[in-house]
Amino acid sequence: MKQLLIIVCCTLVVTNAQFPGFNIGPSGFGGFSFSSPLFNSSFTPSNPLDRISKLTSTIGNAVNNVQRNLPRLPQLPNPISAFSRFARPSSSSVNSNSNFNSNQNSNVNRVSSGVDAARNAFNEIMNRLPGVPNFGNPSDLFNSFRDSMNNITDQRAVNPDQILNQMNQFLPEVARVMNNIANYTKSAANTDAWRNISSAIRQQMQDRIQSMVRGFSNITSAIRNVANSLPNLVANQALNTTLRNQPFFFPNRSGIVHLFEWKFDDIAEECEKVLGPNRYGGVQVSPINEYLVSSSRAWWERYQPVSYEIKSRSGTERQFSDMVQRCLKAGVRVYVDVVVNHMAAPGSSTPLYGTAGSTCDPLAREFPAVPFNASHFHADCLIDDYNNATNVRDCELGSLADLDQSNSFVREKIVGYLNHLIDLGVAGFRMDACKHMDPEDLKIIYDSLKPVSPLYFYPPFARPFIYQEVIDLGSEAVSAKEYTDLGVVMEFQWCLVVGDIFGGNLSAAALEMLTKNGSTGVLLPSSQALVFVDNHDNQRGHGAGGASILNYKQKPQYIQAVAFTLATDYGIARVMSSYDFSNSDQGPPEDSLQIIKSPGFAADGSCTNGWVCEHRWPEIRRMILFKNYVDGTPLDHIQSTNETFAFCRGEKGFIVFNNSEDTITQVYHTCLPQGQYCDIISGELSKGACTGTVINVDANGDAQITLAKNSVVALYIPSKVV
Ligand code: AAO
Repeated sequence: MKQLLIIVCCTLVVTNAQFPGFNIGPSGFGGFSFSSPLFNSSFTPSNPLDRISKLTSTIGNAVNNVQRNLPRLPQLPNPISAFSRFARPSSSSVNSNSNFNSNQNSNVNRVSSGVDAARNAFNEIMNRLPGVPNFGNPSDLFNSFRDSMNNITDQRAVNPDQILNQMNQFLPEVARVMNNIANYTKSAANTDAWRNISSAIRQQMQDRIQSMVRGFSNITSAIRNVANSLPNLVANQALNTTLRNQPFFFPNRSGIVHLFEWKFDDIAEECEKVLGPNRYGGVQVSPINEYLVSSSRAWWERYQPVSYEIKSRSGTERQFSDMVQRCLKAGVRVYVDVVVNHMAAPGSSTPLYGTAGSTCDPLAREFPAVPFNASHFHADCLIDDYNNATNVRDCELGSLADLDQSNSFVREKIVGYLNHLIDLGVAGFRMDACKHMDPEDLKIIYDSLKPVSPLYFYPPFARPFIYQEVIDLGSEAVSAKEYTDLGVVMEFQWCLVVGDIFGGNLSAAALEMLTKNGSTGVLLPSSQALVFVDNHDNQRGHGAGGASILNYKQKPQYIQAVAFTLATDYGIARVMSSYDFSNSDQGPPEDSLQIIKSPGFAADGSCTNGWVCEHRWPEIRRMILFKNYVDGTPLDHIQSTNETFAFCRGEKGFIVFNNSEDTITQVYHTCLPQGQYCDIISGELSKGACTGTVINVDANGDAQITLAKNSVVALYIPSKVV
């Protein structure tokens, strides 16, 4: 955390002065003036960032003032040695290095030595200037800043307001010192003042001023370099997040894994050991707020909220917060499944208890731990007509007490909960049961949310990522399109089509519909769609989709479907990670005290203790790497028959599927340079050798490939053997 705080502090200082898309200087509020629409939101004069922006602007102006007013002196080629360590963070290594974690650690060291070096640089300047006026002691300044940052970190306080307050205290001091120095150099640079001093002293002063220039230039370039080394923050300045469709993956990462029912401590470890190193983009956690303790401990108890306290079978708020930080350090974003359409349903007894020990009486609509009472719910009626939007939105889904989101108190509670999660560093939300909420109410709720905080490496003022559950198979009163202006929507048709094709019930050629070009007019717009082969509902017959849906139990077909979902260019992909189940209500693996069991791991990396861990399957892990590698390339050279479907991703990758029960041998155009490639589905390149099938690509980019029944072959440049 320490490094995050300090890096971001530096970023805020420098962004104002240095980055493209930012201008120093007067704007409506006297602080930032940005060329990106990103920054227009939530910017009120009372915002602490506003105050900071004014100060950073002052500092930026002061630095420019110093530079402008100095006599024209040649810049020294070698920066002050201590400071140069700080001034040379390897920005490229953050993007390309597979070990984000070690980069973060080296960022900590760099920033920490950078603060020391900045202090030394200031001291050096101060000591060398002749007749130094009383600038204030920058050494104290840096020490106190670092101490306060340490305190924040030690107390595990991750409240951005607190951090911003610290910066508010620090930056005026920096501004004051900088301005004093600027004024001093201005007078020192005045030629009249130089007339009466001896050439020896003049030379001495020149040397000292030169040293100061060098110090400033090092400070500004160091800050700029640290900021440049931040993934995402700079690169995504131009994103239009008003559509709330940016998952904020770190560079060269993608795919959201739903670690269904996992405990927070286990998720944190999985981020560090598997999701981070395998370059997954993010993790979705099951609902984390207090919910009904059901007698059978069915998984679906999580969808019956009792309060918004963070305490669940997965752990406490402290554990959750710790998990978010650890995943972040591993380069993995966190998204929370949020249930705000309703509260718990009446049970056979009263009161009912929640996972944090709160009581509730759903029949009387009493949820005192929030507190909600009958005035906060819709009138009593059951959803029984999906062709009637009012019935779908204002009545109860399976007798779950239906909250009225047009009520301002209800919205306030929901917004409070979501903003709290934003404070903890989450990147966004899976919004449950959106079909059952009015888009206009959701808009008010979403518009009231805080921006995600730059303290967690988000672009300044960016909006949280929102993906909404609206099951739309095309035949009901409520349509998914009503929600695409608000955020991303889960495209449930994907599950059916991909399931039917790889289940062998539809021609392989139909896969074209699941590419960006082929989807036009059929599926939701690609930029507003989230896709997946199965989710926690339809993999067990809940929700919609029935027998069409594939899950981990049909392994060869399932691998094909997931590989396709990760190889195509449509939508944002999510990977399901399940526990083994034999009946559709069965909860996660638990011990005799009903505590969720942690997954165990076999020598080959697969999960034990009842966990399936599809995300660890080698085929799926490697397809994430494929997806990241081909990102941004066109999907072209589609070659399809009733049984097979192949395409290129630019000249970087090629994939082919056989959804039939026959072995098929055929020549395909792979678009790849000539050579031997390791198929990353059957094996991988290890120490220069392929552990799976080797495919020969000829000088024309063609290859003869034999596909076993229900199989997929994937090649890409990094799997080139020779
Ligand atoms: C549990 C018990 C219930 C009990 C209830 C209250 O299972 O027996 O009545 O408690 O005591 C989950 C479980 C539920 C569970 C609930 C609360 O799945 O079984 O109820 O927790 O503990 C609808 C919603 C959709 C929802 C889905 C399950 O629209 O939002 O049902 N999914 C989310 C979550 C889910 C959760 C909840 C919501 C509730 O992902 O885990 O429920 O928080 C049609 C509609 C769909 C509708 C389905 C099912 O689908 O289109 O919108 O989903 O019906 O009712 C064809 C059609 C297709 C149709 C389908 C089924 O395929 O093409 O459109 O048939 O008719």
